[in-house]
Amino acid sequence: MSLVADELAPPLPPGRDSRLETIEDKVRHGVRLNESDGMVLYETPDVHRVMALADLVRRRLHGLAAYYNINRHINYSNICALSCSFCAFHRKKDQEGAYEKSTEDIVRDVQGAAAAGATEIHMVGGLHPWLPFEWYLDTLRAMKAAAPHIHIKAFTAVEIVHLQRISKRGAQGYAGITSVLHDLLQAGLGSLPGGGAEVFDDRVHDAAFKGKIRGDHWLDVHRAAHELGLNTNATILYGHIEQRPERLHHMQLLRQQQDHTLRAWSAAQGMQPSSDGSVVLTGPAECYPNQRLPMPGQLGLSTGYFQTIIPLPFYPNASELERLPAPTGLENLRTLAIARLMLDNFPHVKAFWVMQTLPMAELMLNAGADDMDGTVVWYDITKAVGEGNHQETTVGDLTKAISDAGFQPVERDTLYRRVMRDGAAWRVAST
Ligand code: V47
Repeated sequence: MSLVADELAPPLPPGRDSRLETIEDKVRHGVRLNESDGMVLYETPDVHRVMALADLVRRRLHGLAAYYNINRHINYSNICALSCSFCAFHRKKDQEGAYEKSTEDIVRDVQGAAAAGATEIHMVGGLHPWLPFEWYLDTLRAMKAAAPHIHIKAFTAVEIVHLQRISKRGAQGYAGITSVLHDLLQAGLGSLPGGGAEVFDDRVHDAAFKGKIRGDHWLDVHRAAHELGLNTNATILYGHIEQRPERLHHMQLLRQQQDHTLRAWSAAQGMQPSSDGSVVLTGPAECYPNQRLPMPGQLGLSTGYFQTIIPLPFYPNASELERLPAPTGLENLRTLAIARLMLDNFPHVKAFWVMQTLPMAELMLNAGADDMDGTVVWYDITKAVGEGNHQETTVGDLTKAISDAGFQPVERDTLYRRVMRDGAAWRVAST
């Protein structure tokens, strides 16, 4: 497998931990890392070298580009049938702080976002006990009518399963999921966000989010979305009661599913098939037409795919697991770098600035991340200590952070196409 120009992959200084030599060799030659390699990356004291290796991969894929978008997060309701112990967002109906936005409220938010030039709405909420399925369809249609060009990325896999249960469509299981996704797509859904994945492990599931769907179910929802041509994202929520091997196993399951999704496409591109069926993305020259994977339906890619992995550090404050310490900055850097190295078939790694903080997200651009999410504006799910839900940053702050980190800011849409902008007016570049 050929690699791109060496200036994007400079030699790393010799490290103290000799186990990293073998791993570096694999990384340079586009050979997949296994879970034991992942444990070495977690255990080595040489975290700087782990970050440098992730940086090598990130530069090989994206050169100096670092992405951001102009978006608006909408959390339509925090009323939730579940009470996951890691979550401080959920409320019961009569509990203080419970809220529910109406379709009209949401449309107003969308209009405000469109006027500010947003290209994306990211909308998720709790598993609302009484809103009917029609409400979700009507709301999507109303959002689309208010701002036809805005991409709606909405509903985590857990919400999709909830919608399948309340839709009373008859179809169960995978067919039911596909049918609900199909209806949402018709109503204006553009992609699925990566939330609700937590950690794909039954022990962790039963201890921290028992009422939620298990990992296999989450993966099924994303597979169904991909088969309908929707792109999706994935997350890992780490730093609570899970162990590092469980994080690595989570990454391995995501990677395995992405292999299945990309296999036919990579064969159509003439990429050398690996004996184990893995598809490793090594650079724009080989498999990134126009520096990104093509859109579903183009260039031999018949399905949607996972675009981005977003490592989410656990926020203990105000949750039932408040006694636990939050992961340290170094653990956050290391986990993001390891996600870049293990998820070799995911095009993008996002340092979500709201949860990582902007200064850390800037640092992460040099440790595997190529994306920071966007202007956000309102975000309810986690809050930095002492802050409310107004968590906004400006394009100026995002582009400054990117430039200060030594990269070139690129405004993208939800599907990672470059955006050409004139004030609030925008269009997708035609490359
Ligand atoms: O699904 C909830 C997590 C997620 C806590 O797809 C918590 O582009 C940490 O998924 N500490 C929502 N995490 C956020 C999310 C996301 C964010 C940005 C971009 C994208 C994308 C997705 O936050 C939830 C849950 O996994 N979460 N509570 C907590 N206490």
